[in-house]
Order: sequence, then structure tokens, then C-alpha cells
Amino acid sequence: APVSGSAPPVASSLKIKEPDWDDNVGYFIKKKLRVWCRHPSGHWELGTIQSTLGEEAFVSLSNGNVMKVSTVELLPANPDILEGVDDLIQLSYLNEPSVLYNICIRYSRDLIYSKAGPVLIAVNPFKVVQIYGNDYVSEYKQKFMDRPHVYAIADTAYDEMMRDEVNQSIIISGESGAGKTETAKISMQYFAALGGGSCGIENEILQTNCILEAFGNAKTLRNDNSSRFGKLIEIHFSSLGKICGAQIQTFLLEKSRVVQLANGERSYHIFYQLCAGASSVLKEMLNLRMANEYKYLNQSDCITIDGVDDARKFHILMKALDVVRICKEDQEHIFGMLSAILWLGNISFLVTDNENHVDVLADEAVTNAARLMGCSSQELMLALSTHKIQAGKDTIAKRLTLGQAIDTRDALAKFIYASLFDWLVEQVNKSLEVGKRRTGRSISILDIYGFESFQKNSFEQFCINYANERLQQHFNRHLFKLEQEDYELDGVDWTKVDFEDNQECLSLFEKKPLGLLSLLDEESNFPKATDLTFANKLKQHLNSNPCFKGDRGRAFTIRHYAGEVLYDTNGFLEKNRDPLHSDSIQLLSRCSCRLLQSFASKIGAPDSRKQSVGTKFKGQLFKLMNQLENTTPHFIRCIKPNTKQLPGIYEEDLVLQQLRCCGVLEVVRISRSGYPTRMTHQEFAGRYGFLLSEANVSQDPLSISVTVLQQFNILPEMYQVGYTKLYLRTGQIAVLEDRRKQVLQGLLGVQKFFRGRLS
Ligand code: AOV
Ligand code: MG
Repeated sequence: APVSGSAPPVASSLKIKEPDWDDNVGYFIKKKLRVWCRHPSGHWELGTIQSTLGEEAFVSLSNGNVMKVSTVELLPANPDILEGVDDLIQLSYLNEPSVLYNICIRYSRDLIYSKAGPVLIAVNPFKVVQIYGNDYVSEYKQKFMDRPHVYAIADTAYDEMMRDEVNQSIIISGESGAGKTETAKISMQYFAALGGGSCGIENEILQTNCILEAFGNAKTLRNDNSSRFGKLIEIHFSSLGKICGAQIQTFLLEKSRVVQLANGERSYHIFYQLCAGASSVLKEMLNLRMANEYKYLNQSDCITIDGVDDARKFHILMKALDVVRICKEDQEHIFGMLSAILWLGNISFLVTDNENHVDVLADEAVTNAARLMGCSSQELMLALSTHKIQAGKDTIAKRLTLGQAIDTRDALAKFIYASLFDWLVEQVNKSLEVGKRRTGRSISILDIYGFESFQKNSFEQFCINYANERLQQHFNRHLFKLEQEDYELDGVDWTKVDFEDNQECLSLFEKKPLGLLSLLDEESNFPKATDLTFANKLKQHLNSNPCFKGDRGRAFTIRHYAGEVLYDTNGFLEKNRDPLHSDSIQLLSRCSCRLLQSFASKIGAPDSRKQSVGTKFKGQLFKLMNQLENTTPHFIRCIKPNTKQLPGIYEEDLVLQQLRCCGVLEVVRISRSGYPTRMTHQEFAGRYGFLLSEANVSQDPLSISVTVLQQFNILPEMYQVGYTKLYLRTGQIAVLEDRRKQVLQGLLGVQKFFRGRLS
């Protein structure tokens, strides 16, 4: 059912609609027309129709060849004058090849930013482009520049905040390596520059990037500086419009990376920076070795990153820690914890019986880890090789098998690292905290991991893609609302516009008790459950859901808005439980290290009934969405032009797939399913009024517009007449432009050409 009135959009009223680019076919096929023709390879090429014969057309291509193509393989191309327009919405034809081509042309001219209606598209240049810095900031501030840019988005957000006293948000998305984090930093630089830049709170805010990246970013196969956590930074402004504070919120750090690495990837930057950059005094104090001597770091055959000097980064980091007022003593604690984690990873076990029970090998790894944690080697060894269990009134120590011991050790390392990360964010926030906050004067910047679809997808991708579904819904609803308001204001019957929604997929995750997250929790609490019983349970309960598809064995597929993803449930239950044994908690609480004690007290607190990872993440997302709902959003979609991380390469398929995934084509489609061309009656009458054959039409622009439309047989479903503007469906303006051109050519003397056509 269509939505009417000004009530906020309701999910159930939204319709799923498939893309349909072909509805122009038929009346655009004619001689001399510029068209896109699809090669058998699927690749599009630009050409001009020479002649048509039934269902076939002969198209001359730019290389001089003539190709015979079926007309269903043709799409209209835009007129030359629209080549490389700033905003895709300006295109007469919004088909995929046209959109791709427009972005490509701009990219080749180093115009990395474009607009798709209200959305900014940012294509990663993978090189330094000279379009940033104070001069550019002031150009945008003073509105001398109107080219699409992150600065323009930041400036709009800022102006709206100051004008309306409404909180703003800048929501950045895109796949791994697309440039989200860089874009977030560029917008932060804009706000910092407004306040003068290089000192005080502005500088502090900029320095947090270097700290969070050291601890939360890592080299992956897709990005040498991949964020492994989500981040929302809320920047607060004074009544004079100066930054007066900020708060950072982080989401779901990828813990598994601390203990396990894929080949060619690295753990968190900080470990390598510390090993490479620590002074000899610090090294001695922390029993620090070279990075390649630690098992947690050397398992992936990747210790350095081309072009990155870890030692230098370490010195920059130490300065940044000073700037956010983390005292030297705390800095030493941090580095001590990191060293302890590395030594934990080197602890090995000796199997002592034929039931695979183990003892800890008493070597320097144990001694160093224990010393750094502030406990005895004996205590640490016991906690890693036995678990205490209650037997009646007695507690007995149950010996662990090799697998259990390794899991216990790794869980401890992961827990310490994740707690350290949270603690660090807390310290940074204390330093950025403002005395008095006033709502209505903040801008939040969201930089969260993008949609991921790999060959093998696990619990991490499951959570990341769930988050992206939530954001996508926010995106859809916002754009939907904007369009609705625009139509309603102008008295246009807007029920004829269809929009898409992904509510069904979100329900698949969130429904209780039969949604993915609930079922996962249920199975995680069930002692005998395995990843296979979990997969079977999903299939049993969810197979009727159109967004879900059971697969062989442990696998299942989710139909995400951005495409289908095949998940392997291997490890889901364990990662969702994320267990830390009570013996480990007790060990930490007895350690003399102040930080470890506080980490233990948080998790060991009697009221902290431990939530599963999935449920906790869901809670965080709800909170995030709530926050975002109370802001005016500005969207930036980052695009990765190639997988080589190199400049100047534009891989069409890769870009197209991202345009589809990150919802850019969706925006285009929303506009397309509505009436993308909007012209005031004055504009329209001025441009096309002279085409009317009769001179006796009225002078009223509205009547002129309507007469033009009727005279040129524009079908009534192809337009709507608003109070102030005329709303036209895609492609209609091209038809009129065509006529106009013909007439103008005629007026220039090619009379034969149009006589008989305009009779
Ligand atoms: P991401 O944040 O989207 O990936 P990044 O912001 O880390 O991606 O960008 C990846 C790399 O692309 C950066 O390290 C830069 O080298 C380059 N880059 C991106 N934007 C620009 C720009 N505007 N100018 C110059 N170089 C740029 V991930 O966090 O992996 O999802 O998890
Ligand atoms: Mg990032």
C-alpha cells in the first residue's frame, strides 16, 4: 500500500522492485542515436546506430568497426553535453553503463568526487590529489567552489547545524579499501581547520586517528591500513561554531586477529610499531624482541608493509598519546600489556599422557609473560593448563587437553587486547570531553566496516553485513523521506513512486525467537550444540524466509541487499560465546598490574551477566541507529576502482558491483522510479515553448508547459504537473531535447530535414 500524508515511512508499505533498465527500449531505437551496446562478454561499448532491421541494429563503434546487435542489447547513451556531469541525476539516461562511464570519465580527470542526488560518491585515487588543505577549505567555506567534495558535504552539515541547531551526521560507507577512513579524516580536517587548526582541541581530535589506527587497524589482503572496528566520532561545537569537544564510540573490534592471521596479513599495527620503534631502555624493560620472534606475529609471513616505517609511526604515536594526555606511566602500562600478549603467544605446551593432557613448558615465554602481567609463573602455568571445577564441596583441578589449553591461552590474549582497546578509547574520551554539551550542535562521523563477501564468510562477516543492513535501511528511509517531502510540497501525487526496503532481511536477523541472532544465542547456550546442529536449526526454522537459503552441511546463504553471501557456521558458536574461563578472570584479578585488575573487575562484576557477542552487537547497533535518527544525515559512498591499490586503473565490473552494493544505483533508481527531471514551469516554457506550432497559446508558463507535453505526445504517466514544477520520468527530457535540436537545426536552414515531421 502506498504511504500517504506526512507520516514517517513504514517498512511494510515499501515495495521490493527489481531494476529495470530496459523500459526505454522501443522508442529510442533509431538511426544516428548514441547507444551503449553490450558485448557478449557483458562489457558495454559506446556507438551510434547506423541502421536497424527488425530486432537488430548495426552500430558503428568508436574504433570504426560496425557491430550487429540485437536491440535488446542496446541502451540509450547520453548526449555529449552531459559527459562527465557533476551529478548523475543530471543524466537523461540513468542506465548502468551511463553511470559507470560518467564516473570513469571524471576519475580519469582526477575528479574523484561526484554526486548521485544528495549522496557524495568518492572514488579512491590511490595517489595524492591536490584538492585538500587550508586553501581548499576556505574556498568551500566561502562557497567559491561548487564541485562535489567531502569539504562541500562537511560544509553543508556545518551550516545546517548552525542554522537549524539540529545535530548532523556524515555516514561513510563502502567496501574494504574504498577510502572510508581517509574520507572520515578529510572531513575531520575540515572541521578542525574551521577552528584554526593546529592546536588545542582541534589537534587533539586529529591525533586520535593515529592512536585508534595503531590499535585498531591492520594490513589485510585488501587494504594495508584496514580498520578492524567501527567508529563514530561525535564532534561538539560551541555557539560560536568552534569545536569544543568530542566523543568516540567504537564497535566490535575483530579480536581473533590478535591470535590468528591469514597468510599475507598482519596483526594490529601497534605490535610491529612497538617492536620496531621502542627505545633500548623500553625494550629492556619489556623484554621486547623483534617482531619476527613472536608466534602471534610471524605466523603469516608478513612483518612489514611496503612504504611504511613502523619505527617512525611509533614515535608519532607516542607524541599523539602525549597530546591526549595519557601519562608516561600509563603509556608504559600499555606497552607492557602488549608485550605480555606477545609472550603469551609464545607459550607452548607439552603433552604428558595419552589423553592429550598438557603441561605448560616452563620457558622464558612464561617467565616474561608472568612478570609483565604481575603474577607468578606458577599461577600463570596453572591457569593455562587446568580448570577448577566444583565437585560437591570440593574444588578439583581438571587438566586441560592441548586444544583446550591453546584456546584458554588465546582467549586470555584476546581479552587483554580488546580490554586494552576499550580502555584506551575511554582515556581518549576523557581527554576530549567537554564540560557542558548542548544538543543540536554536534556533527557525528561514522566510519564503519563495509559490506563483505568473501569466498569464505564467517561470524565476522555475519556481524559486519548485519550492521550494513541496518545502515542501508537508514539510508533508504532517509532518501525515501526526502523524496516524499519534495513531492508533497509541490502537490504531486506521490503514491506512484515505488521504493525499496530491506526490512525482511533485517527481520531475518532480529526476529524473536526465530531469527538468526536468537537462534544463535539459543544454540550457544546449549552445551551439546555444535556448528552443525546450529546450521540445521536455522534450516529447520528459517527455510521459508525469502532472504534465507539453507545450504549443504554447515553452510547457509543470506540474500543481502547487496547480494547473496554464503556463510560457513564453523566457529559461530564459539565466537558468539567468546568465553573467558573464570580461572583466567581470577588470575587477572590477582595480578599486580593495575590495568589487568580493572579489566577483570569489569567482566567479573556480579551484575555483568555475560551477553553473547551477537546480542551485544545488536544492542550497540540499536543505540547507534537511535543516535543517527536524531541527526540530519549526509551520505558518502566510497568506491574502490581496482583491487591492486594502484592509481589510474578503473575496473568496470568492480565499480559496478560496488555501485549496486552500496546503494548508489538504488538512489539513482529511486529517482528513476520517481520523476528525476524537475523544471520550473518558467524554465520549461522558456526552453520548449517556441516548439508550439500555434501562436495563440496563453502566456502563462504552466499552460505553455502542459500544451508542449500534449503536443509532443508525452504520455500522461510520464509526467506530473506540480504547483511550481514539472516532474518528468527518465528519458522524457531527451525526447524533447531531440525535437528541440531538430527544430533549431531546421531554423538554421536544414529545412528539408524537419519539414513533414513537424507538420
Ligand atoms: P577503508 O577505510 O574504506 O577500508 P581507507 O580509507 O583505509 O579504506 O583507504 C585505503 C587507502 O586508499 C588509503 O590508505 C590511501 O592510501 C588510499 N586513499 C583513500 N582515499 C584517498 C584519498 N582521498 N586520497 C589519496 N589516497 C586515498 V576498511 O577500513 O579496509 O573497510 O576495513
Ligand atoms: Mg577503514
